[in-house]
Amino acid sequence: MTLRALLFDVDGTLADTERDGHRPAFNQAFADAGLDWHWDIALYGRLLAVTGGKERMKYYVDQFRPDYHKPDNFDDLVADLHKAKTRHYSALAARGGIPMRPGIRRLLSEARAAGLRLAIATTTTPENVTVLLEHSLGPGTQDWFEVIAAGDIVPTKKPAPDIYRYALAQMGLDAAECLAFEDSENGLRASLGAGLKTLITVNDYTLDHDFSGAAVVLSDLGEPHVPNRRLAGAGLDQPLVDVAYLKALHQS
Ligand code: XBP
Ligand code: MG
Repeated sequence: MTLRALLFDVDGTLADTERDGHRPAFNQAFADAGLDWHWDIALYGRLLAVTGGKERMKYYVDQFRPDYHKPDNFDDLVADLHKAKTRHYSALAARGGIPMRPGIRRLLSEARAAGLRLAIATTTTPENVTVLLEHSLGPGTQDWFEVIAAGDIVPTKKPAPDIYRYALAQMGLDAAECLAFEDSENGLRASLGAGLKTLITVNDYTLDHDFSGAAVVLSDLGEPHVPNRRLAGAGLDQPLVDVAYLKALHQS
């Protein structure tokens, strides 16, 4: 089977968005609303067990704030907090404050030149993706992606496979013709559930996740003078991920 397309997660995979992007944006939204909620770096790592910002806030209240009395309009409050959080996150991303991870720009450019089709499959809000791409990858780069499947476009978020199935259906491709790129266990469960061979690049929050089933687990994609490290999986030892590497991984 020929490799035709690459499907990318965003948060943690294209960029390290969580610790210094989404987390402070949530905290600013909580402070704006006069709530005494504050998510430090360690707590946020535990909250990442749940994907989706609105879902994460509800999980926090249920699991960590037994003292908090939910108002009748709690769902509306969460929706409003999430809108404020998205504004704060977008403002940060629009300042170029969230750089792409090593090798991302290089690999995306090489893949385009080689005729591979590109898509995004993420649980985050669509606006977060477009602002991040525009300001960290470059103007017009959202057009590099044939499909940007994001947020509430499917009712059930990762680890459910729905967002990947949606992207594949939009592209008219079979999972066997594609590779997925993920950074987390929830993301991997989603991509594997959709039948996609998956390459993992870890980050500080996901180092200890269970990546069984991944084709390969790497520190990052690598750059010519900054080699990556292979942590588990396929024995394709090469200091950086390029299109030839991906084709070999897809065949393996
Ligand atoms: C990403 C997420 C998102 C972001 C917040 O997971 O879990 O929830 O943290 O995004 P993945 P929103 O990388 O597996 O797609 O606040 O916009 O929901
Ligand atoms: Mg992710």
